[in-house]
Amino acid sequence: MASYTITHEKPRSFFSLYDRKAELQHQTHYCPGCGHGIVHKLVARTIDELGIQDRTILITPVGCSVFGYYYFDVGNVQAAHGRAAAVATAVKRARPESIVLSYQGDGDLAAIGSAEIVHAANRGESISVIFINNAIYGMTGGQMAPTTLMGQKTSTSPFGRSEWNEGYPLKVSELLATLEAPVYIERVGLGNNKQIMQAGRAVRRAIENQVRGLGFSLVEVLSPCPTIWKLDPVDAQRRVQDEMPKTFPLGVFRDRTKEAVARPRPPAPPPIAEIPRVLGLVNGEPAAQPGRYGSAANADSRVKIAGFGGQGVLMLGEVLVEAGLDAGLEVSWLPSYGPEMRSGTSNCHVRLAGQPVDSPLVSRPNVLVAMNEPSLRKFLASVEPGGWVLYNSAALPDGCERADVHVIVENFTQLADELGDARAGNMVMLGALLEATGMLPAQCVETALNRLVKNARRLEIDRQAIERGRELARRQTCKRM
Ligand SMILES: Cc1ncc(C[n+]2csc(CCOP(=O)(O)OP(=O)(O)O)c2C)c(N)n1
Ligand code: SF4
Repeated sequence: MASYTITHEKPRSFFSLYDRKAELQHQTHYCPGCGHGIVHKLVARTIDELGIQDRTILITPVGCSVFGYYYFDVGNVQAAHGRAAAVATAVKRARPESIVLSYQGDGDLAAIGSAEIVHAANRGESISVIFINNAIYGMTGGQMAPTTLMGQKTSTSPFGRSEWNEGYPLKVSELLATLEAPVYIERVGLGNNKQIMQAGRAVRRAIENQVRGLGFSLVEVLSPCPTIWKLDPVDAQRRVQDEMPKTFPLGVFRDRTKEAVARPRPPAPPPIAEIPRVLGLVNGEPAAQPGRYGSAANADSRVKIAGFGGQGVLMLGEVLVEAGLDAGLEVSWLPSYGPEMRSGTSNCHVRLAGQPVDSPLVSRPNVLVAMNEPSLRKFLASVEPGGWVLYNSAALPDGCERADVHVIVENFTQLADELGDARAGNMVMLGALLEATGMLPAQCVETALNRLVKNARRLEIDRQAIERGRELARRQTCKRM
């Protein structure tokens, strides 16, 4: 009679020690009877068997899934709630040789992350998704998930899920199987040992597909959450076995593993130095070098431009950053505007710096371009002492006094109107700003303007407007507030 030995050992792709509070190292974060632990084991065993520990990157989003990072001794990226499939896409594209596993709960994948998973599947990303469907939000204490069963009571469906109030349970596997691109989609359960064995095979196939270079694979695992279901572990497992499959039938919903061809590797990205050209940010003109003017290396212009939509707030910012790029500066441009189609507020944060820009947000500007009174009132206090304020009106409004900043007050819109187009008020302000601060070389501004303004007549007016602003700033002795 043949004799053999069965060895029960922890998969190598688990950490040997769960590095948490000393007195709790003998147990995991998961509740007794939770399905996450079982699926972790199935995934870890597959990683061992396929010999891919060194190139596996686990994406753990928010939910009880996140604890995966305590246990798997593989690469890990922790994603914001719902964003795992998008993060997995980026990781896989950046490192095509890696094996990327997106491990997500149903709140994460089917609610907040429903768009991400649909589009990742539709693009056929070469990732393996392990989707834990426990029909509830576990980590946050039992709110309804899209997968909550009909009639199931949760803290946000206290009368039981009804088709009229909460709609029907979302069948993710069936939904994704309507798409062309996915290679493999299967739903399995953890309701008994036989089901767990099948779950293990499905997990292995999903990961193996990626090792073979095939596209999108997903395994949906019906999983118990005894704590939140308020059932003991045995009854919770029975519910997975007997009740959940009535709504979520087990089985294979897509299998193109045999006919699928290996997905081509993404093309290598261009060298960083080439990116401005690829993006069309420079049209072959040689970029000016830092130091060609003033103190480019120490430049740190933090500009807040604010007004109404239609006043050219964002365009003014664009000219500044385009010219800044030509001047060899680090730049950022961050628009922020209201939801209105017309005449809402419109702000633009611009940074022009000699050093890499840490944040595109300008909360302490050293230049404020206020195109209307509400903007001046809102942002004046935030301007740094010694900074510049350009205000578009004949006079400062009451209550806007600051003795520690430079100010140019002028009806810029009217000056532009005299030139033939009131819309060029933003360019008159730009001219005044450039002349007053010396922030950018004139040549770079001219080049940027040529690039941005395609209409010849408009370009001519903008040029005149900038010159008008420069004259004004040269003549005006900058008053102090
Ligand atoms: C953007 C965002 N919204 C909400 C939350 C709160 N939150 C944390 S876990 C969670 C639910 C997770 O449920 P599920 O994905 O089903 O995972 P489970 O805990 O059941 O495994 C929510 C809503 C959050 N952390 N971030
Ligand atoms: S709350 Fe539910 S999903 Fe979270 S660890 Fe406990 S049993 Fe598992």
